[in-house]
Amino acid sequence: MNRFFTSTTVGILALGAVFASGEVATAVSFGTSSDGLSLQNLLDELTVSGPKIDTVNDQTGFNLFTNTASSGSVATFMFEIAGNASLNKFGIYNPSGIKAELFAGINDVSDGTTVNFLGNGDVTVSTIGFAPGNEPDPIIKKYTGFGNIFGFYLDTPEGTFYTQNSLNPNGFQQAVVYQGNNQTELQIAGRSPGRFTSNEFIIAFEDLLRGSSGNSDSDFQDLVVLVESITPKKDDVASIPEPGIATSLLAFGLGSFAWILKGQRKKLDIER
Ligand SMILES: [Ca+2]
Ligand SMILES: [Ca+2]
Ligand SMILES: [Ca+2]
Repeated sequence: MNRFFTSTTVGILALGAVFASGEVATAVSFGTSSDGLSLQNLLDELTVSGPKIDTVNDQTGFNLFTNTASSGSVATFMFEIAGNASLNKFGIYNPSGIKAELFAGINDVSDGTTVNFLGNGDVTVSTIGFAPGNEPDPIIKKYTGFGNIFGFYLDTPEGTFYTQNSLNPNGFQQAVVYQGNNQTELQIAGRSPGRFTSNEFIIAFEDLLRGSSGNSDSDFQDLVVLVESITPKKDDVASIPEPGIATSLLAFGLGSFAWILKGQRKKLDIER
């Protein structure tokens, strides 16, 4: 009995690991913006030429990233349309949960941050404010042992939300991510226009917890940043079994899960 229970548990844990790594999933559904401005409208306004970004169909599901060969990246603040704009903070976090802040509440459109990923694992972050909007003094910070695997977070008065859904309350998706298509030309207010290239990503956060009725408008334009010189990294690959093993464990997990479901079906409440 014990042995069976243990293997079943392992199977289900493996199943959980596989599901947690596959957050590409389905596109998020936008709500009606309480600001009357959809993310689609806002990105369209910044599009100078080329195909428009499709905020529904172009969602990527990427949630963890690493640096490219330059080992430095630049984040440019696109816009923030939220009641908590002056309180929300945006940054990168590593798999250990260490956060490196890129933009504070005082930062806004056009402000820029350069992140350097050093060979010893340290990271430096330098943020400069530019017009329009606020132009706060430059801030330079160093984060020891941060490493070069990271996701993006938004600190809000409701708590911290992450690009990895599994870290959010109830696993709700709080960010959408778009990858450059090498065609669309964008111009952020106060900045030169340029091509949205494939090593560039738009990270667009919803700052109110979704899923609890009436709390969030799910407009995902509450804080939006464009980050360049990064590349998607699969979720914590080290903790996921080899593909072959994963498949058999998944099959075994599913089998065991189905067996348990037989007895538990009435109690199960699968929440989305
Ligand atoms: Ca908003
Ligand atoms: Ca500014
Ligand atoms: Ca919102």
